[in-house]
Amino acid sequence: MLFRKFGGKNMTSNRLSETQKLAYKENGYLIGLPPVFNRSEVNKLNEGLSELSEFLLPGETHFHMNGWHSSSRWLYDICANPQILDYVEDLLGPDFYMWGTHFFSKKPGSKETVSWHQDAPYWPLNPHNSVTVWVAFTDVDEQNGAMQVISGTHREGLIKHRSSEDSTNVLGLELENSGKKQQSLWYSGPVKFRSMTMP
Ligand SMILES: O=C(O)CCC(=O)C(=O)O
Repeated sequence: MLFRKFGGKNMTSNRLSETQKLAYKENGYLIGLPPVFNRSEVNKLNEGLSELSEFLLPGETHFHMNGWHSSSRWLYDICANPQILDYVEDLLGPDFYMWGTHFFSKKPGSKETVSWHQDAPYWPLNPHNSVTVWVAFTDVDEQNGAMQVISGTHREGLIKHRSSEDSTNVLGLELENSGKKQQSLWYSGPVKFRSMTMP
């Protein structure tokens, strides 16, 4: 679906500053934005997720909720949140297409891991001019599954991936050489934006 935004008299929205846009360009990700959802909206997000989970088949997990925005109005509306769209517009320009959604749910004590990866090898897009919006449904920190990024790697283009033999990895691929790179950790703020070629 194509999003085209219409202004409204009473709509207030934060926009990205030039400094934030430059930081995104330089680092490949953006964090530290004001919350998009307040506490009671976050509670509603979790209620909605719980209702949507009832459509999972036996044996399936939240990870199988892939692309469900095309059949769930609730999920579609999260993606079409005006504040999120404004941030994406500030990074991509006014015409963009939202084509994918995916849930990564980290249950307490779970052994599941998400390997170092770029999104680009998974996505049928060319050119790789895309933004991932990562929305946390709970507070996140180092202990409960915050995301990590390797700053600046989006400027290296597509990095070589190999099949992952790690049975705890929920993804099929992993970066061939992530170990040597400097890692940085995300653990603040519920919504983050990331370039498609950023691990
Ligand atoms: O939330 C996560 O741990 C993984 C998310 C992810 O892999 C992604 O946004 O590409």
